[in-house]
Amino acid sequence: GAAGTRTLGLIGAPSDVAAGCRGATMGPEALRVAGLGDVLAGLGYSVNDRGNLSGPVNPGGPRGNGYRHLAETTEWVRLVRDEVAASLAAKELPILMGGDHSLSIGSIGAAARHCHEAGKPLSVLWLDAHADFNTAETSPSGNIHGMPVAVLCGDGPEELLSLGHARPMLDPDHLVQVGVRSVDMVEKRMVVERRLRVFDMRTIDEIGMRAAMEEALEAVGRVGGHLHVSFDADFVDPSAAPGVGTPVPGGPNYREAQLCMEMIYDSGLLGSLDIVEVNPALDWRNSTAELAVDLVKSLFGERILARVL
Ligand code: 5AB
Ligand code: MN
Ligand code: MN
Ligand code: MN
Repeated sequence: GAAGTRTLGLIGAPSDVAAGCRGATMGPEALRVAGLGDVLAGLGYSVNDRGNLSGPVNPGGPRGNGYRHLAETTEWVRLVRDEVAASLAAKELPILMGGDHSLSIGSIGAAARHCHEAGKPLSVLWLDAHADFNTAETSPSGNIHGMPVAVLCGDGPEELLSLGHARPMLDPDHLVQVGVRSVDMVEKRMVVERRLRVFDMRTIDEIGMRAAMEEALEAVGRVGGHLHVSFDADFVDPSAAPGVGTPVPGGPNYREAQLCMEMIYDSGLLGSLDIVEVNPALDWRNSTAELAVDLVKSLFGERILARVL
């Protein structure tokens, strides 16, 4: 489990170069202001805030060759990969504070190499309104934050694929997506063809969050080893998480999202985490960062009542 005196490494990656709109650059500071470090320390963890990475600014360029800002995104992903690798090497549980979701190519890339070297399998739980499975050919936008799952599964530009230790960086069978409710037309075909395991919102409506998460955690538990959770703030319904660039109605409500985090904690599998796509420029009084901190609190063991023995 993640309890005890485990050290958590906070890594800020203030980049929005792969997003469709500006503002996720302010995500790491919003999470700090909402008390992320203090809350984790209050749960008994030792917290090592590694500060913010410094990478290229957003040039506000157009889509070119299928991608917007591929060179800048590549540089940010490389920086994240190396800092997450350093955090893992120091035996910390790394928490990446984004920034946009392309940065997960770096955090998961680092976790993948780490697991490969330790001889243990890696699984990924992707909590998101979107499948993030686009390529240059299928993307309606060219925004690389809609492409990280495809890159991790081996489909994407050479610049990003070559940052990994292997191809693919992640076995698509070791990925489970939860909360999906917006998939682009051609992306949809790819998700079905590649047989990604998706608990979409219809499934969650039909069987409930509890059963969906039981099945999802059973699947990643079968893989065993290290679980990486990639939390895109737009996973949660926009009524509870308004500060995101690509809100989609019909998401999990506050309690459903909390249950999801509580169940992940109970699994004892968590090995690394992303908190991405918080956009304070679109938020209301930092409510989305505060929500994210509430959720992280549950993910690291907070309970409504202490367990009665
Ligand atoms: B996020 C869209 N599918 O590719 C695209 O927030 C949105 O990391 C991607 O999940 C959203 O541009 C990316 C329309
Ligand atoms: Mn995403
Ligand atoms: Mn999303
Ligand atoms: Mn988004």
